[in-house]
Amino acid sequence: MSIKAVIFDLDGVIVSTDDCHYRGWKKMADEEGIYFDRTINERLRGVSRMESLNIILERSEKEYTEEEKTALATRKNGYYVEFIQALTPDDILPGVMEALSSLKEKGIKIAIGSSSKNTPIILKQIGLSDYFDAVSDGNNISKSKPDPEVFVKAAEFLGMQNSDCAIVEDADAGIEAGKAAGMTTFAVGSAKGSDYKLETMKDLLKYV
Ligand code: B16
Ligand code: MG
Repeated sequence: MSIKAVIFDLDGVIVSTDDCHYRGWKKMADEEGIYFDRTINERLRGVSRMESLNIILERSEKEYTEEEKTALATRKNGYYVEFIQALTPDDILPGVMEALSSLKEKGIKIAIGSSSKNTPIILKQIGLSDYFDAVSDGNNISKSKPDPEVFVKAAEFLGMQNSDCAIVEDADAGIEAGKAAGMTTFAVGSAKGSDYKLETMKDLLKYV
């Protein structure tokens, strides 16, 4: 394998923000009287904010206008942003810093490829704002995963060919996006369909 760059998903790969997303959506859903649980939350992994809302609204009896939907998503994001203020470098997932610094030592470029518009806040909270060679996130894309745009942009920012890049993902939608971009795909957690599965982040070093 000749991988020259690794693009990391953020939520669920570098840091676990799942619970903050869950609590934000849950608070909004409870206020609206919409049923929402952790099983439904699993379907929101890697999916954009508005698409996540549409999944939650499958359980709503009320029809919301586009304007009302935007207000609901904004309200949830307010709660979420409040919750992620509590993140610190201690919330970086196990093995991540070791893997990232080894890749740097080997001269492999590292980037973020996240659907989240809150990527800059999260990276700041965990002390990694200036650590990556490139950051591609929800703020520079028009199509969310499983569309490959976020990863293609990351490769572009790095000045790399897609085929030189690998991605690390925790979501099925992210693996699909990486494949569509023509990149090598590594899965953590329960993400399906990848080229390789990583038991721990350090396993990445066996391949790259
Ligand atoms: P935001 P990732 C994704 O991040 C999350 O997994 C997903 O649950 C969330 O809806 C999406 O970001 C958008 O996040 O509301 O902060 O813009 O896994 O692609 O890093
Ligand atoms: Mg993720």
